[in-house]
Amino acid sequence: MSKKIICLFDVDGTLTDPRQVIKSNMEKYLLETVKKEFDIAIVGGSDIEKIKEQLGGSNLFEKYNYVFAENGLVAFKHGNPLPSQNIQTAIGEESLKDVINFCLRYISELELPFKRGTFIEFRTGMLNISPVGRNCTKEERLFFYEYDLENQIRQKFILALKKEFPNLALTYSIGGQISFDVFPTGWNKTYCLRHIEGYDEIHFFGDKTMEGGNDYEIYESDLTIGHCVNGPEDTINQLNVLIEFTKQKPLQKTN
Ligand code: M1P
Repeated sequence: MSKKIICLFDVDGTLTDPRQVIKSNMEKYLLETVKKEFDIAIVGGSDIEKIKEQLGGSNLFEKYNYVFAENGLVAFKHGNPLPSQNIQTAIGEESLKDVINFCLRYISELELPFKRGTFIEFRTGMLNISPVGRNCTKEERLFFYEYDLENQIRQKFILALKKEFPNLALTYSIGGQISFDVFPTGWNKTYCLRHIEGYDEIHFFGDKTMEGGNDYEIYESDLTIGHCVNGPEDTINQLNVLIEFTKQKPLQKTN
């Protein structure tokens, strides 16, 4: 009997360009080719509204068997919400306030070529911190990304947070271009795996699989078979290989 497989995809850099809408060839390929062979699911670091913008609005839930936003802290199976937890209960209001105040002070003293708005996005299971501000345009986003590569703005910010709060069990994770996520340790993308049941294999596809990236833990997890991709086209190539491989008949033993 053939194995029951589910393919679980990161969003930015795996199914789409960072924070962009999925291209029609990718969506067609997923829905018409991959879905014939395997179940499909997504796990993003972003909140559910951003994932809907990128992957197809309200009928998102018809396309994917599972949809996991915020690493799975916000989770849906066939469109039905699954149990969730929030960051304020996990770390406590006082500690959370201290972290937010520290970030606001740090950002206010940070010298950057420009700043925009929405520096802290408060989500269900995480804070998303953007030194430049989430309201920047696509061009400004790309500029900041290059500037950050040269100047390590986010890395230095994370080091300052770790130094200030050595006793808080928080993880700092860079998943995109202009921000980083802060969440209780353990609430990385492996969180979503507790919701997936009934498969022989879970194949995870992600681009930020190096240590410190937000796909690292789930890519390395014993519960998944990890595929490291370098963009949407590579995701398609690696899926083609997986489809071919699963179609091959098991080798016959010869005497
Ligand atoms: O999905 C990866 C990341 O996407 C966004 O990052 P950025 O805006 O910095 O490119 C955010 O939604 C972030 O939370 C998420 O991890």
